[in-house]
Amino acid sequence: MANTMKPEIIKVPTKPFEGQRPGTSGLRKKTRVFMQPNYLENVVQSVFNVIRETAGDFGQHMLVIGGDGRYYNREGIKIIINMAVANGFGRLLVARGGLMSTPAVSAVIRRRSALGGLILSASHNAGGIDEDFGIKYNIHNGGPAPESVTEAIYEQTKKITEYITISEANVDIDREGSTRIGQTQIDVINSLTDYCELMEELFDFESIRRLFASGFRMTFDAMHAITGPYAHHLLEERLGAAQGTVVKGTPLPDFGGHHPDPNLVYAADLVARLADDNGPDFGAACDGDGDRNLILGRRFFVSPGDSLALIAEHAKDAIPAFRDGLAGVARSMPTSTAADRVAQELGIKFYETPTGWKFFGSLLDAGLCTICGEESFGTGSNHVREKDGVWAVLAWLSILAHTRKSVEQVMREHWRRFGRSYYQRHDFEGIDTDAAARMIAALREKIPGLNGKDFGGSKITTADDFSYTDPVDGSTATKQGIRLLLADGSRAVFRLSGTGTSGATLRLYVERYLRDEGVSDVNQILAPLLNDAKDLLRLKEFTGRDKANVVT
Ligand code: VG1
Ligand code: CO
Repeated sequence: MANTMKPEIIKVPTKPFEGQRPGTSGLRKKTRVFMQPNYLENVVQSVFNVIRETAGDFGQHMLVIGGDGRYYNREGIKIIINMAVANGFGRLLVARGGLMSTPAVSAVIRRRSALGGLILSASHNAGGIDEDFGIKYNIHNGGPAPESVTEAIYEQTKKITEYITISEANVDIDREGSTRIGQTQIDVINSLTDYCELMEELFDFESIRRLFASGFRMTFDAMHAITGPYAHHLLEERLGAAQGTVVKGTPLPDFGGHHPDPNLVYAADLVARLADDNGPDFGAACDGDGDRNLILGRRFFVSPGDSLALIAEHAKDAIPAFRDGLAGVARSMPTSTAADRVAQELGIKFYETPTGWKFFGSLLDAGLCTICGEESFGTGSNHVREKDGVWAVLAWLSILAHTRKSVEQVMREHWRRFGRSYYQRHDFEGIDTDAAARMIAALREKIPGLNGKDFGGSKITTADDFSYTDPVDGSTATKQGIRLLLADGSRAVFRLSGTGTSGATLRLYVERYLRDEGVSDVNQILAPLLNDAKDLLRLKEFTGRDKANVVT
């Protein structure tokens, strides 16, 4: 429906809300906080004010709009459409139904050369009116805005006095097609097309099809979140996996009442299926917005750090997109060092960045690395600028198709070749915010005296608060987690989460490297490190806690 009449721009006076600083990945708050009048609007206008400074006239530009379908998604999408029209964008690409995975938004921004995109998601956090909501801005390269941009947005939110919008744009977001309102063309686009085409360019679908045709069985748990439609289409319709391969494949606003967080605790159902004698050969799950992945074999859990290392090891042989080899591998600091050893063996570059995918963007753009990963079930490559859950599943399927070995076999062969990083992350959720801050401050004070001290059966050789200087743009990020490096190669890392919405979450990461072909018991190997880490932190004293809520 064409409506080229200039829409009436409505100026709405507003006042700043406190605490709109984006965290590790965008701004996340309780849904009810976001539902307050002007709350989301203030953020969106602040984003527009910041990007207009460099982009100039929005009339030349395209904005991608999508979300993970959680409670308040549709309302949020409509608010953004109205404001984007008022702010004069030339074109909006709106995901049909407002539903698009984070990596798919990244793919659309890149393929269509958009100025950027707004993603409504709180990712792996629970959804619903009493749970979490979030928003994040991705830039022209398809990746999360770097800290220079998120900080500028935060500064805007502190001084905003007005936003502009139009009265409800008459757009049916459930139907693909084009509408024009004033100077803005609004295209409601298929949420799968660009992303699925990209996957077909990267992977050898025929090889994966042959794997499924040979009787190979998998279960993909979409956790009632965004990847359901992508997995149904790619796995069952395109790659020939049996109907029923995808479970919990319908996105729900509350994710069925569960945390859409693919780990051993929140994906316990899937873990149980893989433990069954008659279970599938391969299991995978993705999170709320589709950027995380969990990989399971029969009675076998692949730790995310190992998954990154294994994909790096096999990429050149098993995945057509990497036929010419990898430029480099990058991982976040708390992620296990398994990938470092593969990079060394392959003679390629290796990078260690702070937590959060935004730090990989400049390395990928500069062609310094090809594959990236985080311990938090995040794996991805230079095909987009986000971690990508479905991509990781296709990468694993490619490796299994190429080697015709089981998940456990390929992982054990990897450990025989490279040794194994025994690794765990312990999360202590819902800690009192002040107590957590005091605990970390107390630990920080101890750093200078820790060198040479006994710890976890070895000695501390380095204790520091991780800081990182981006080798491409020279920007620096400080206080990115306290780390202890030990003489035997073990590590302990302490940091507070930047994605939670109530109280504080302490993340304690422990790692020990052994050349034992991976046969030891992970709990036993890590116990001395874990105990000393808790003691050093005075965890019990500050928080009253000793046991983690989630161990991954
Ligand atoms: C967590 C993870 C981090 C990840 C981030 C976003 O951050 O540790 O590795 O990048 O979530 O993931 P934090 O600050 O809570 O430790 V997602 O899938 O929620 O966008
Ligand atoms: Co996510």
